This record gives sequence, C-alpha cells and structure tokens, in this order.
Amino acid sequence: MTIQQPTSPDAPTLRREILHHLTYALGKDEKHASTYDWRMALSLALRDQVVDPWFASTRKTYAQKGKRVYYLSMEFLIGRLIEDVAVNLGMEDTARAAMEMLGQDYERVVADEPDAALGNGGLGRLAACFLDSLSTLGIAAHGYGIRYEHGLFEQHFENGAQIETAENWLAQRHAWEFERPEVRYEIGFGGYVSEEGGATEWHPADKVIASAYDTPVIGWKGKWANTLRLWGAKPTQLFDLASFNRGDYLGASQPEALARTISRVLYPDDTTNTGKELRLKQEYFFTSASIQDLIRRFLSEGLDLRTLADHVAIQLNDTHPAIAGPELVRILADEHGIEIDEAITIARGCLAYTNHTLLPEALERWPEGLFAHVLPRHYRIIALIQERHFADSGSPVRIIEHGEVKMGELAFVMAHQVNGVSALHSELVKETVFADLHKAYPGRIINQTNGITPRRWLYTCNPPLRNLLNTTIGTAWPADLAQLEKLESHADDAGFQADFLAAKQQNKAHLAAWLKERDGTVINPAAMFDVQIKRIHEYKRQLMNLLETVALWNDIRDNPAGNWTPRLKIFGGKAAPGYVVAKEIIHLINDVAKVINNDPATRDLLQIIYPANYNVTMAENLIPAADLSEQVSTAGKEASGTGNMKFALNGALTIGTLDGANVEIREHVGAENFFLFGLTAAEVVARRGEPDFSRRAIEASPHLPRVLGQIADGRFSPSDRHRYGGLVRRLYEHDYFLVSSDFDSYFATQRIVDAAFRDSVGWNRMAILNTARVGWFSSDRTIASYAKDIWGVSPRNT
Ligand code: NBG
Repeated sequence: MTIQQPTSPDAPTLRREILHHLTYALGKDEKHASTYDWRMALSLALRDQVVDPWFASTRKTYAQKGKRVYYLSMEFLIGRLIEDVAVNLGMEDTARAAMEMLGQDYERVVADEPDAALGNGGLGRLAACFLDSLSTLGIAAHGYGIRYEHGLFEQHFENGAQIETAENWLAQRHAWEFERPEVRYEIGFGGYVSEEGGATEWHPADKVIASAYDTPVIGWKGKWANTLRLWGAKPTQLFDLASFNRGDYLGASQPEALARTISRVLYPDDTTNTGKELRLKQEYFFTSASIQDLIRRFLSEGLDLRTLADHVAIQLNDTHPAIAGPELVRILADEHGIEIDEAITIARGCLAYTNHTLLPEALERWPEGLFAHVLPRHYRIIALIQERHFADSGSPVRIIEHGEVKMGELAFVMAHQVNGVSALHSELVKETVFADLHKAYPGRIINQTNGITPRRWLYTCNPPLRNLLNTTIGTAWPADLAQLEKLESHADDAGFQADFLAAKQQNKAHLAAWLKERDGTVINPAAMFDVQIKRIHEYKRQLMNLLETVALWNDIRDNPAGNWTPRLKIFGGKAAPGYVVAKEIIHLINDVAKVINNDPATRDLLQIIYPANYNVTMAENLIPAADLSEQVSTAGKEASGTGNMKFALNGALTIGTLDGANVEIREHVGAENFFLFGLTAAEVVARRGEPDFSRRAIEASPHLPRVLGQIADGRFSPSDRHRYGGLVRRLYEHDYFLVSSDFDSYFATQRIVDAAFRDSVGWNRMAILNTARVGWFSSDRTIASYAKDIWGVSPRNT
C-alpha cells in the first residue's frame, strides 16, 4: 500500500472550506465573525487536510504490523499550531491567500491562537520537537501525555516582581483535537491487595476515568501523521444523585471535583520533586492509561503478549512516567496471568528511559508510606523488581531505600537502555547519579544528543533566512538539515553575506515592531541583541549576565567617550512560583533595568528589556533576531540545552561555558566561531573544594566589589534599600553555582564579543558559519538515532 500524497486545495477552494466551517461549525456569518471565529474556521479547514494522511498512516501501520513507538511525557510544550500545520502541508501561501480573499489579515488570525503550554521548558519542548520529527521520518508513534486544563501559568510583573495567574488555553474550543469519549480507562488509587489461590488482585479504593483527546501530528510535506493522545480525568460516576436529592449539592459534586483535579494543572516546576500526592497521582494516571491503551491496541492485532517487546517501544521522558515498569508488570501478571519474572523481562524489553538532569533535587523520590498508600500493588511489585535486580546484577543499589521509593533507580533498572541528552551529560550520568548502576549494567547508558525541529525553528519562525536558503542551496534542507553545509562555500561571497545580514536586520526590525506593539517598548535595532531566554534558575546564571550588565554600565559611565558597542540585553523566562531565589533574580533584573534604561548618559549604549510571559511564541520572535546567545550555565549542570541549538541555527553566535550540548555545538561550528569562557565541569567541582572560593573571587575581581556594593546598598532598589542584601551576602558566602568564580572570565569574553561585533563583516561571516554547521542538531537526526539504537524501528514513509 502506498500513501497518497495529499492533493492540496488551491486558495479559492480553501476559501470555500473556511467559509463552510465558519457557517456550519461556528454558526457565524461573515459579517459578524470575530477573529476567534475566523481562526477556528481556518484551523478546522486546515485540520481537514490532515485527516486523510492521518488515516492512511494508521492503516499502513496496522497493515504492516510493525513495531510502534510510544513516547510517554508529562509535558508537551507545543505552542501555536496554525502555521505549523500550514507549513508542513505546504499550504502557507494558500492559507494566506484564502484569508486575504476573505478580507482577513492572516497574521492577526494566526496571532489569536493561544500557545498550548503543556510544559515548563526544555523537556516539554523537546517532546514537541520529537513528535514533529517522528512524523517527518514516518515512524509509527504515539505521544502520550496529560490534557491539562491549565497549562504553564502566565507571568506578570508587578513593580518588577513576578506574579502568576492561571493560564486558560481551553477557555476557547481547542481547534486541533478530536475528543474520543469512547476511549476510556479506569485508573485506580489506594485500596488493598488480595492474594487468593495464587492470584493477586488489587482492589483500589478510588477510581477515575482517563478519557482520550487526539491531536494529529502531521510531518513534513504531509506524508505521514502520528497521534498525540492526551488524557483528561473524569469521574466514574458523574455526580452522586442520592446526595443531591438530600440537598447536599456540594457533596454530590465531589467525585467530579476530585477527578478533575488530576488533569487540572501542570506542575509549574521541572527541577524539584514537589513531593505532592497529586503529582504522583497525575503520573500514575497518564502512565496507566497509556499502558492500558497500548496493550489494548496490541491485543486487537491478535498478538501474543509474550512478543510485546517485538512490537512496542516505550520511551520514558524523564522519571515522571517511571511507574510504567511496575504498571506493565502488574497488567501482564495480574490481568494476563504471566509469571512475574517473565513479566519483568517482557517489560524491560519494551522500556527505555531518558535522563534529563543531574540536579539531585529533580530526581524523583516518593515517601515510601505515601507510595504504598496510593499504589499498594505497585509498591509490592517494585520490591519484587528490586529482588530480581539484586539477583541479576549482584548490585547493592536499592530502589526502595531510607523510607523512599527512588524513581530514577526504578526507571534505570526497568529500562533496557538509558540515555543522557548530550555527550557530556551522558558521561556525567555514568560518573555521578548512576555510577553504581552503570557498573552493574555496563553498556546500558548511551548518549542521544538532543535536537530541534528545523521546520518550526527556522523555516516557520524565520522567513527571511528561509527564503535566502531556498534560493541559495535549494529546498531540501528542511527535511535534511545536513544540506546547510552547502552554505560554507558562500560564506566569503560578498553578495550572500549582504543577503544574510539583511535577513538578520529584517528579523531585528520585525522584533522591534512586535515589542512596540506588545508592550510599547522601543529598542534600537542597530544594537547587538544579546538574548538569554530560558527558565530562571540559579544554575543558568541569569544573575551573572545581570552583574556583567551593571559592570558594563559602570564602565560606560566612567568613560563615556570610549569605543562602546551598543547592546540590548534581552531576558525572558519564568521562575517556578515557589522558587524564592529565582524570583529574587527576576525582581533584580527589573529593578536594574529601570535604573539603567533611564540613565541619559548610557541610554543609547545599553538597554535591558524583560518582556513578561516568555513562551514558545516569544521565542519564535526573539531567536531569529538575536545576535548573541547566552548559554552560560555552571559547567556540569545544563544537561543539554536546546535553545542553544535554535540560536546557532538562526545565525546567532554563542557566548557559553563547556556545558551540555554547548560542547558539541562548539565542535561543530569551530572554536573560532564560539565565545568560550569559564571553568570546566571538573574545575567546578575542584573549585568548590577550595576554602572561601567565592569571597576570594569577588575580592580579586576588578568589577564585582563595586557592582555587588551597589546592589547591596540599594542603588537599584531605592524604595527598599535592603532588598538584595541577602542575595549579595549569599554570593560571598556560598556561591554554589560559581557566579563570582566565572565572572571575570565572562566579563573579559564579553569585551571580545563587543570588538567582534564592531567588525560587522567578520561577525556576519561567523554567523553564516554557525548556521552552515549546525545541521547535525536537527531532531530528525536525534530521532533516527533513537530509532536505531534504542527502539529498533525504521521509518515507513520511504
Ligand atoms: C532539561 C534540561 C535541559 C535539556 C532538556 C531537554 C529538565 C528536567 N531537563 O538542559 O535542563 O535540554 O531537559 O533534554 O527539564
């Protein structure tokens, strides 16, 4: 069977289809239609185009009975979809033309779509890029996650401090999903376990229903589509009629309220173990539903469960779905009568686990009592898995230890392959968090360096560069990013250089207009756009960037006639609501911005902006316009980073440490096209052992004592002079992330950056080489590598 290439409608046809949806799905006539109505009508018309390739892909997968990939992730940070779908279908121009024929502004309609923000940061965005690549490569796959009613919180600034409000993306109908009320599974919690006649049975005390919502994920050129299936929680029983009739209305709606809580909010923190019972329930909820669903699909093909691992590859995106191991064992053993030992072997054949962080606070551990209470059967199964692990490996590493159930160890032991997300990170995984398990299971840990989808992160978000690439190297690059190498031969061509620079300038002008419209902010498009966008975390060291800004401000004031390079410092990112220090850093950035931006002596040379509510859409506007990419984490702490790849792809130069994927980016682009500074991971560890290292670094620095003095004395917080006393004191006393130790090296490197930027031809050439040499960081390469090394599947759309 071959898959039909979709025959795309032309603009007049699409126009008719949009009108049809406006009339019959939205119930509006043209005269009264709002932007929302137009957006929905356009989305539904585009969605129609996805359905045939989606069906065809599903049919082909069933016909071939091949292996399927299941990507289990607590987060999918998708962003907007209209342009994404239009671009993948090759219908962008048609959609624009159709809207124009209807008298509608395409950009305005596209901008009306809320970001689907079902994720916190890199981990969730990686999952979204992976979905895109899985479909582009034609690998039969499902993404499984949670349909949170409220995605990541909205960030506002009140007098410079972060305020969070609930995000409400489902306030309007979600255009892309298909509700599947018939696909429902019971999910149990609590209760007890009985043993009778050799049969073990779990009798949960509470149950909720997991109900499916499917979004088709279309790949490049519309050749293949997979499904993202998100689970919403529903009560088993809508409401308690008896209570209602007694007049107890609140009591009557309790089952519904309880159930809905489970899929209500995304936990706004990706780096700490919240220890919340609700979080454990969320994890079990979506994992169990996904495992039940894939087993149902498997059995519907008439296959023997003992061959499950030949047909099913389950990837655990971090430890959040680690309960998949015991859940699979439970279903195989308790529900299908397979002996526990064999069930463990089968489950391990299916499962693989990706580690995304070494931060100890992020490695999930649950109090044993809580765990045994919520999941009593799984608790017992984990004990059996642990016994089996002792027997197999002779390793003393425990999964249940010191009153805790350790999900990292569980995921590791139940996976046939464990991977880190950059070369450095994978080595550190072997040497640190999983050193003992690595010894017990040599060869289990492998590396899969992250990647990003070039469809969203260049083709769609950067039209000027896209067009230039198309005319220079042809149009194959979006699905074969290695083709960017062909740009190398143009790097010294003056005509191409001028075009490349012009594309960057167009993007900078576009960003300026976007910021003006959004916040009323006015920026200087001739300045160097120096961008740091990511979650606010101490290890990512936004603070170091800010201290450098203050030091530079001092220097400019001291020597106003100097040969300065105008800089626009752009910050973007959210802090977890409970992360006090990160919120303090946000407050400080905004306080410093207020003072510096209002200083007439430096105003034309230095400006700081921090647009609130960073999200995927903001990234799509900022990245194409960036000149300088800040990737300055404490070495050994950033597992990979993926923003670093997006910037380099869009022709920004990186100032960075030897951390995460920076190491590999630098290898690819060449050391001479990358601004390296700072301690290495090994030096970081050594430095922490030196007595009083931070105070000594501060005192030896020509800049820091003054900068920290200004901050501590309230120079930037005149209304509350002591606001940052604690922050400064901590830098002197225990600067765990080595902000002060790396500061001078960072400051000096920034001055090299300044000089390099003044040589606009040289800079532009380096930027071209960055774009030309980062094709390897396509998520297509990453997914092809998972397919080969971990899943044992091959693409089907060829
Ligand atoms: C993050 C890392 C990033 C990495 C992404 C994707 C978590 C737990 N980890 O460095 O901090 O790029 O995962 O792998 O969110």
